[in-house]
Amino acid sequence: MRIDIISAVPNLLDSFFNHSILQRAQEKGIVQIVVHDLRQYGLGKYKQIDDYAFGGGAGMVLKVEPIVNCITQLQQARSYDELIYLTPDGETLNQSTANTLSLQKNLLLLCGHYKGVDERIRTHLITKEVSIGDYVLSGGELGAAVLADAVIRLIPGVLNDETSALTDSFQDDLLAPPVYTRPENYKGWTVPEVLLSGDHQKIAAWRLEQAIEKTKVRRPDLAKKLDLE
Ligand code: 6GU
Repeated sequence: MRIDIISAVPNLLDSFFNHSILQRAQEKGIVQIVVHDLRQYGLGKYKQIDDYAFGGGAGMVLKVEPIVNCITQLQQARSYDELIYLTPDGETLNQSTANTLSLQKNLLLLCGHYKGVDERIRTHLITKEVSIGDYVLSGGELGAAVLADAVIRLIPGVLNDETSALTDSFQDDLLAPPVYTRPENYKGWTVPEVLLSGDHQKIAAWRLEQAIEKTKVRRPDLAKKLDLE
């Protein structure tokens, strides 16, 4: 998979993608992440990328031309399965969207900034609009990072233990059960007996029961969807 990200503050993204699991996924050649500085496509001597909003009001708007020029150049090299705009008024990201996107080949992510982008970009170029939750961030970069992380970890070969993405919270619409590691007893804080029993069937049953219980208590909306009583 290849993910191109267009941003007015590309430095924000560098450190995120150059560590840990995402760095390894790139080194293994499973995913290629390329961040593009919108400023390089800016207009005139000052490389202008934003301007005042028609009709007045506070806040700058990202201009059409730099974004079109950047996207057009990228599209000359490959075609994109989705052109995603990160914005608080997009469709809220969930595991199902991440699963779907993880099957794609080329994704292009556009990060908004200031008051957002000129609406004509959204009307004519963007194929999908994604939000990461009901709160407002200063720009789409964190949204792009969150989306890319959620998607990349689902691609086969990215996680060492392939089953670990399958047992994540939300992958089956249940929250994940609790996990424990050594020591068995830390100053009187003990580990549930069943996990030490070696009885894999009993352990699986316990984990499912814990996952169901946690989902009912913390996420009644998910519990209802699954018809948990
Ligand atoms: Cl993707 N961008 C911005 N600016 N704010 C957000 C968001 C994205 N998702 C939630 N709030």
